[in-house]
Amino acid sequence: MNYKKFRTVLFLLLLLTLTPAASVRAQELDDRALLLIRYTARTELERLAGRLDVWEVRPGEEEDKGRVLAYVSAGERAWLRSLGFTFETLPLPEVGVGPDALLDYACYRTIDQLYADLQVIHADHPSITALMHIGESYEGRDIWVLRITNQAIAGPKPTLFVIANVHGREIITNELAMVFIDYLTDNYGIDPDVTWLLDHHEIHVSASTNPDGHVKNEPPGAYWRKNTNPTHGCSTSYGVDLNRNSTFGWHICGNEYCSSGYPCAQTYRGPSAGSESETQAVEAYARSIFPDQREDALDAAAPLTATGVFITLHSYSNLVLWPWGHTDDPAPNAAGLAALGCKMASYNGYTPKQASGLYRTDGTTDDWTYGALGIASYTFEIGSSSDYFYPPCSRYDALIQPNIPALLYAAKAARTPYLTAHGPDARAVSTTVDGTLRGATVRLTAEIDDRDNGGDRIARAEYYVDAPPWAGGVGAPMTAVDGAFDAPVEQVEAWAPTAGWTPGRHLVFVRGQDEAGYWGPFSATFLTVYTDVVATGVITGQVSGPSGDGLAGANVRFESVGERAGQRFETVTGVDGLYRVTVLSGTYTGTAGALAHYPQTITGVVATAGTTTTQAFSLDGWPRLYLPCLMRG
Ligand code: 0X9
Ligand code: ZN
Repeated sequence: MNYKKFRTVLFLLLLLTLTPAASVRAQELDDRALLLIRYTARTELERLAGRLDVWEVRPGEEEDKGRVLAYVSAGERAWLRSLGFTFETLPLPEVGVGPDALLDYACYRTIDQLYADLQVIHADHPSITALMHIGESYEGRDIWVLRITNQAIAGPKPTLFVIANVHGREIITNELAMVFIDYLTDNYGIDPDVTWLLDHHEIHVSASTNPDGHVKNEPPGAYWRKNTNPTHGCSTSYGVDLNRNSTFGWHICGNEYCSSGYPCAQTYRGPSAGSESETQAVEAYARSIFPDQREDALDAAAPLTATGVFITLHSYSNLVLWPWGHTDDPAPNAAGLAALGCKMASYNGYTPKQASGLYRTDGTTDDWTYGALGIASYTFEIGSSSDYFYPPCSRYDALIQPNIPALLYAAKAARTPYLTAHGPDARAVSTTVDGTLRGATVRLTAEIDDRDNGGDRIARAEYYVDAPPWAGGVGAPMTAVDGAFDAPVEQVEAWAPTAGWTPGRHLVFVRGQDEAGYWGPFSATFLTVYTDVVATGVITGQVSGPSGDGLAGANVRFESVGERAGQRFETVTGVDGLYRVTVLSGTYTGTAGALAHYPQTITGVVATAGTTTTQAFSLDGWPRLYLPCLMRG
């Protein structure tokens, strides 16, 4: 056990001796019980979700009929009976309070540990991270955002804002936020996509947005969802549901639906819009990092070129949800919202849908970021049915890892999410060699895939070196390996000349466009060019014509084969038909071509470090007087 784990266990043991067991805690919460409640109409589902602590909706075979899993107080059970709802009681999922199970939660950080880890991450990566203090919780705990971007490159930059733990008990979300932060900070300068993302984009992560609520679940067992503000008229299950307190469309559904006016209800919306300090902190910070790109009228669309992505991490149900939550009407930007939502769901494997399709809610954070600012906004619900709120550590990686590529995609699409998500992915961008001698021409390959972006045919692909288009770069075309752009998935290639590149490592960016005109996001690879390579050899010789005379201005090309394939070294003969080219040691296929001559290809030309290889070409005359196309590729 490392020190960190040891500390965690010690801390949890201490807590355990100081706090009552989970079952005792549960009783404090108004004698709660876990119920499976039948609903037989959509309005009944809406009623239940507006008032109760709904954990899960289990739709039945028939439309608008099914069951709701909810954690319900004695008073709420009376309310259910008075309305004629039928239900059965289920046992609460087992929560680790014994010594064995306790170990099983060692992967979960307390808020104190999480904040300490954020400080360490910031100290370890000062040039790409900043800790932003965005406000305080009801109990006065700090709320932090870690901003991750290469500070040496000035903004404004496209922005992804991820918040976790709006609901106290959804503790896997904090861990996802931390694993995402670790992934970004650990891979900067190592992974090409993370590197350009942090150079050219900003990623902001609030790993706990309801720290007081989190502390109530340390150790797991209390099922505390809301914040801990007891001043609104409830003494037992007090607090405000921070996912019902936002200032866009707060209480818009009226008294019975979407949120509750009862201060003890788990969906209590608070006495007024944005009444809670946690809500205020998130809204003020979001306003400071995103431009306002949408009029407030419900039917006003943000422009298709709107920038920014917002994701709030919740648990559970394996869902990717987008606005609106308060109405079944589609949001004005529904096409773009759905495109990005479905695309992210293709990475994490979740079910994508408009949020109201689960049940309607008002005052949620994502209805606010979309409604108030026009940002492409999402809720991820992490975990499947049997995971509940405290998944054991054996589920940690399985729950977290599929979300990393989904979040990375969100970061890539953040410049223009409503457009980019319609465009194809660029995958498997690579040069066959990581490094080459300056002057070589290098084969670049990628796969352009539109299957999760509308399934349109690919129309073109291009690559940029070091400077993407927004940094003034100019794209170079790539071609379809099979000769034609005519399918939703295309393998593409290009030969990138490195003459004139500065020595060192370069980023090569690739993107594709579908036939509808949508460009997808970039993916990148590293390519290093060297000028001081010792393992070089020289290939020299003469290119002669049918009469034996040297051919001036003939093109000579050596292309590497075998392990280090994908590099070309090219030169042109002088007046006497002689050429001389410096290449990396290795085996080559040589080709010479000249105007009005047939090209000649010679395989198995071996260049050895420090030596000179002689290779002659003798070309037959070409009767027709037009340029052979050989040297164009
Ligand atoms: O009810 C919520 O706040 C979210 N579910 S959770 O179990 N994490 O509490 C869902 C909010 C998503 N929005 C809508 N369903 N409208
Ligand atoms: Zn939640």
